[in-house]
Amino acid sequence: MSTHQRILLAVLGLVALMALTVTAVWAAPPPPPSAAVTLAWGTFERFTPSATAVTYSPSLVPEDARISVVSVSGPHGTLLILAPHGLLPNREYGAHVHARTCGALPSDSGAHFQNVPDPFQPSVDQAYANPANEIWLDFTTDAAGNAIASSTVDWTFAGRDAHSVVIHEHHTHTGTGQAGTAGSRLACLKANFK
Ligand SMILES: [Cu+2]
Repeated sequence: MSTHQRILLAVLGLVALMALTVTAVWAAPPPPPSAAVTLAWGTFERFTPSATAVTYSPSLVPEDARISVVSVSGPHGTLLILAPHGLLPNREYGAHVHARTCGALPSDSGAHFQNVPDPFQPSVDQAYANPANEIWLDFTTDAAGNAIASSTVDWTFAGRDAHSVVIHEHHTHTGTGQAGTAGSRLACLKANFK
């Protein structure tokens, strides 16, 4: 079985597990909480309006590398899994959910999605720019350029704007005045999180 197949199996297994959990909670009376699943995937390419996965830096996120993301929200929060495939080997990347969708420019994806919005933007305050208030999906690729990253938070998107996953130049900083930053935006995957 290839690494990609194993990652897909792992993702499907986790989705099934979450679905069972959600179903179990649904069976309990009342009130029925809402649940939502988002799936998005794409093969990186240069920007076109119809591109699902855009690379702005093909030397670091090659064209024809692939990426998948799944998000499952239930009454207790949200689980996300990100599975990039075919990036540079043995390399650290940062990744976050951003508010806006991918565009021609790396900046088009806007700010990080924040459960509790920082009144001061761009947000570099650790009180807001942290992995409990944002979705951080940093990863380190293996020798084949593959990785799997996950994030769990105790809240849901609940119809708010969260429309992309952005791949960054390096892992995410946590220090004062630079929290949440991770260097250049290398690539972007469109995903309308529910
Ligand atoms: Cu980001």
